[in-house]
Amino acid sequence: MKRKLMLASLVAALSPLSSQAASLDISVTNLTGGIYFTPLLIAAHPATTHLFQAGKAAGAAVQAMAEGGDTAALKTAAEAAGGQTIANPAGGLLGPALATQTTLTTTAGNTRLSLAAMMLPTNDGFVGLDGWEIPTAPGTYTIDLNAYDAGTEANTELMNAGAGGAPGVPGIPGDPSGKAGSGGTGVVAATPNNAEPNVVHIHRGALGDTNATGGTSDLDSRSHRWLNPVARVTVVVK
Ligand SMILES: [Ca+2]
Ligand SMILES: [Ca+2]
Repeated sequence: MKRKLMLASLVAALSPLSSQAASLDISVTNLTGGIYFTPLLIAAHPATTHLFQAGKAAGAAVQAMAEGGDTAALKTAAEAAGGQTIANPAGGLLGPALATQTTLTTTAGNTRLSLAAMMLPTNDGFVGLDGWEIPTAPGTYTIDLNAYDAGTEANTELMNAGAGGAPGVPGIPGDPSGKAGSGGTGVVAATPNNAEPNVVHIHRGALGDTNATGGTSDLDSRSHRWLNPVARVTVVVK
């Protein structure tokens, strides 16, 4: 009997079920030089669900996150699907070259990790991780994240402080760096939003200009441009 039990536990140790719980230390680093992340939403969830998907149209929850930094609807949806969430681990904005840490003990079945947060200043740009499979083997894992465009708002690169954060209202709601200008004519027309695919896609980046009171963009190409990847996630599976 004892031998049977030992064999059973040995088999369990050698072939961990992918649905098992996991204890995770999660760190997120903003790799950009001049972009801020709004409060992050991190979710562990079943393989069948997503916060967002590249190539798919953004729903209202993704739009609210990408245009205004509001993750409430995404959080509600993830939890309704059985997921676990951590909202705002940094306690506010995550500035350039800064990192934040959190921990998460997943329950069985929540085998995927996702993350989303708006990038400021952008029209509808966000940093995202979609459904990364949480490894069952203990270790330290690193994932570099791209910036996505929700495809819901034209990338005018025009500031509309405060008001621009409402879904469907054109304009960038804020620039925490304080380096944005004004008086731009718009890199693209606000409507119709036909200069980009109206699905989630890799963001083209900020173009900006060097004219603080005119030009096409309110963004400053000397500080607001970025290249992918824009963030690094380190996950320690214990
Ligand atoms: Ca866009
Ligand atoms: Ca300008």
